[in-house]
Amino acid sequence: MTEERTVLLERIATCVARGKVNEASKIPPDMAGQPGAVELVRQALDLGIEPMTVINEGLSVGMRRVGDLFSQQKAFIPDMLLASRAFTAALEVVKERFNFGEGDARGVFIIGTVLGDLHDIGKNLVAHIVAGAGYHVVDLGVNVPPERFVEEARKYEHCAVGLSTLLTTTMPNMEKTVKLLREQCPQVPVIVGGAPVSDSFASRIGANARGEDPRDAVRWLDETFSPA
Ligand code: B1M
Repeated sequence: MTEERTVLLERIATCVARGKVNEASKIPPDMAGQPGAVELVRQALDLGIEPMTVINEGLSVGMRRVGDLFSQQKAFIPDMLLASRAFTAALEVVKERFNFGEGDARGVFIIGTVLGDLHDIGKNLVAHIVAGAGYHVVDLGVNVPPERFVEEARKYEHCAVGLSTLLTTTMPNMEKTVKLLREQCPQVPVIVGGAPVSDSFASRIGANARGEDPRDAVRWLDETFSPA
């Protein structure tokens, strides 16, 4: 089982890294006719592998791999796009089983990727997992201007805001967003996250917390919304 599990997770990572969505995908040509990320994720879940393990040790590993190849100029933007297509399609399979759900009882969580940044896979994962934990999630999407977060936060008496960014170049926009939220809605707690965001950056820009991953965001929301 352990070896089968390792092999399967590695195959899932390879499918994502190479943009192999499903068996019918013709890309990449050397994998034609083979199962893709969708079928392999289904197999992994049937084998009893935990959904979060499939995400962290399969899908996300593939994504990191294509990112590393991009850094080395051995992969290009179309490769990253194909990989994100495979990741997103396979995540749908996980969602069917994991019951991410739609909460509305525990509090409102407004989330978005900051202005200038189009990366949404990590942000979507956080949104799904927070919703599955029972929060009402308002997803503002990508490339969200600071004013849009403020506009949405003003609609709710109690809410928290989550900001995501993957680019070092858009970290200043995260800072601007936190600053505007602090000025316009000082009572709204803010969590920031994404690969380039460190604890020290989060505290320097005045965010209440930094999330390493979606679980961190849930833990923080649980503390933030729990009655005193
Ligand atoms: Co882009 N890209 N990309 N990209 N891309 C990165 C981020 C990069 C690291 C690749 C590299 O150089 N190795 C690099 C950034 C370098 C930097 O700034 N330091 C990069 C670049 C440079 C770019 C462009 C500028 C390329 C160009 O045009 N020359 C361009 C920017 C476009 C723009 O946004 N304006 C660009 C474009 C793209 C695509 C559109 C092709 C595609 C995105 C598709 C999409 O998102 N729909 C893409 C992709 C896929 C990537 C990589 C390969 C994968 C990102 C990803 O989805 N990871 C990425 C390389 C890498 O990550 N190694 C890369 C999987 C995801 C699950 O992880 O998003 O980190 P992640 O989210 C994690 C945590 O960070 C955390 O939880 C998630 C789950 O664990 N988290 C939070 C995230 N948000 C959180 C919020 C929280 C809490 C936790 O609370 C609120």
